[in-house]
Amino acid sequence: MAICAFFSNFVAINAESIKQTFSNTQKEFGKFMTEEEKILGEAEYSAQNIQVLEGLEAVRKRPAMYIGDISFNGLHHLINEVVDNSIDEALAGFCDKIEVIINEDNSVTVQDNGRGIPVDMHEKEHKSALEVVMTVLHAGGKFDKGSYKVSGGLHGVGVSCVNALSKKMISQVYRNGKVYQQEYAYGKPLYDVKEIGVSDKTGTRQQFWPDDSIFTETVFNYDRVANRMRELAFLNAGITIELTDMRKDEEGNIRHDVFHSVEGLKEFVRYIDSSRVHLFNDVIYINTEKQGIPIEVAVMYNTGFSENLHSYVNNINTIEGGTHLTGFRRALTRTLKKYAEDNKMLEKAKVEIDGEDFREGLTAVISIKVAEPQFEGQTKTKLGNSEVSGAVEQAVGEAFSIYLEEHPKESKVIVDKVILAAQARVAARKARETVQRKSPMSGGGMPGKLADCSSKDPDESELFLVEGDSAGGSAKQGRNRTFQAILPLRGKILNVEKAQWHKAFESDEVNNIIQALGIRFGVDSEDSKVANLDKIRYKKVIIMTDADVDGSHIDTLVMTFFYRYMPEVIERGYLYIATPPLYLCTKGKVKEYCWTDQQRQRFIDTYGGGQEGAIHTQRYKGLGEMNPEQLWETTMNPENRMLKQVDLTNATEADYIFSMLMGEDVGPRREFIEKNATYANIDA
Ligand code: 0RA
Repeated sequence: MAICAFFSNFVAINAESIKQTFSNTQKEFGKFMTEEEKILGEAEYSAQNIQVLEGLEAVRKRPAMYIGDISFNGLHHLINEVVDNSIDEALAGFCDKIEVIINEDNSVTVQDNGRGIPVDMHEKEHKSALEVVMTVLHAGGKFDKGSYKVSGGLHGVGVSCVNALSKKMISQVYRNGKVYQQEYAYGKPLYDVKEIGVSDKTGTRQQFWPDDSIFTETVFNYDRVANRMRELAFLNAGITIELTDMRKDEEGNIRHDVFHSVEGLKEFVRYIDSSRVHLFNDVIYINTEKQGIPIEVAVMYNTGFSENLHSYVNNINTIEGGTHLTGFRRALTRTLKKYAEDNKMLEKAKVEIDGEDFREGLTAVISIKVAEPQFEGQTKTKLGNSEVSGAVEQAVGEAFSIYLEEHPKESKVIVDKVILAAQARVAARKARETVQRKSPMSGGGMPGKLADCSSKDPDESELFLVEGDSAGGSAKQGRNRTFQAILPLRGKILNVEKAQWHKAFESDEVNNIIQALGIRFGVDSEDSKVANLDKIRYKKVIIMTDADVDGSHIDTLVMTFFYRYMPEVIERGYLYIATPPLYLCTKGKVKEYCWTDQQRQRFIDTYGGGQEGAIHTQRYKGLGEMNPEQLWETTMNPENRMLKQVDLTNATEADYIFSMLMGEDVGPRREFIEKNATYANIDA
């Protein structure tokens, strides 16, 4: 069994949202794409487009407005929403344990040991407070507990949204020595809150069954939930989050994890960076408060070449950055520069040092709590509060200069690394300029291997990155020339996880991709590593490789390249992976392409059983085994094909996984492979 068997699942981890697209027949793939458009269409509705509807009907009418979408991500958002309420109770200081159970019937239970949602009569509404919380939109916010509520982005829509989108929900409150309960169907109470028993415990227990008439995907993914629970445990030291999956796997086992962090971000940064080689073992750690803003920061330096900043505001991953990151960067540059200058360490460097040089090989997690966060940006994950940058800059600046003064050995190692980074940056610029000068591509020309499409409209244009020249040839013949361009890749592209930037820019394959896409680096930004997408020529970039372990490896190399060099391509949802079929099943005149073993089995069951049926199936191992028409029909034609969209739902986990898979350390990689191998059966 080859070592790379895990890669297809790896895609699934970073692109979970598309896992559900494995529908049953080819026809359904087509249907899914329309479904997808429908989902996107809904998500684009802005608040102004929506009339304010009464109560939870609004949520059921336009679910995507409240939870982002109605497929994989939206489904998992339900769990986050319920857990966030318990986290709020923990942040208020009244709860330290949260249990999450994915039940056998695919309902979810969330139980905490907080004070319990109040059940007494709400004066205005003449209803129990519990009923108000569960049935009135945004009622959650009415109880101001004086803490930093987890809200913003898509978060904080309230548990009533979960209720509205569940065919059934049961709330139980342990409080005043009693147990209270109320049940709901589609958000509507089935009876008044009632006492159902006695208990000396306190807390809240919520169980919900997502409404399968609303969600296109209703099966929860353990890893997806686990990643978020792990993240929450790191971000909120001291809380224990227990996760259990009661659905048995093939061996009849259930899964269970307990997430608990004593040292918070200090442990988080060690976890993210566990596969990297460090310049020194220390975590530079800050846990303080400035201008009323709690600030926690953990920093590690490694021998790698990328900058990995992970930032959170009120437990929300601010993927687009914002004022807290600005403050952090400024403090880092200022203090390191001053330290190096004061100690006359830069003189021998012979290059100008730039801000970005201070961040090469840096992994940092920043978590702050803001009472009234303003979230901006395309995905509402960019912090806008202007008062924050100064506070973070001051906190980080003070702590960093103390660290540097007290650790001269480590400080020298950091400064030496900074100088190397500056020299590499200059070399990278030269390499880029040389490439542009010597190649026939300068002046807007395109790489010779690119078969471009005729459209010049990026919105409709697609670039296929195809494994190998021969499959590239088939794709060139099979494609729709109007909007589909083909760029063949020769073999495995450079593993950028292990290469300096200038090495990447010296690689032909890398340059071809950058050139074909029309991406420019260091334009409109002080940072030469920031990709500028203004002139991007295709808004779909589709990686198309063989359905085998090597193909998956190439997928991963290309994804790593995009993730490290132009994450915005992924953030904007432009990166996809094509999925060629695994089998062509034929019986007489009936022909069916199959993408999974289950589909193939179904074909065999339908058209002739047992051993004999398996004799009528042809296993495709390579794109090259299909002729151009077949390739078009199954893998490229937007009507039939199934694309997996690569997304960055959890950028921190992606960083951890990319560095583990592509880095130096063999142990964790092997473990991951063994856990996630998917090609084991078909390539054996
Ligand atoms: C407001 C007031 C109080 C508790 C809560 C909210 C609460 C809400 C949730 C949601 C999930 N778990 C929760 N635990 C507590 C109690 C106020 C008091 O007892 O004085």
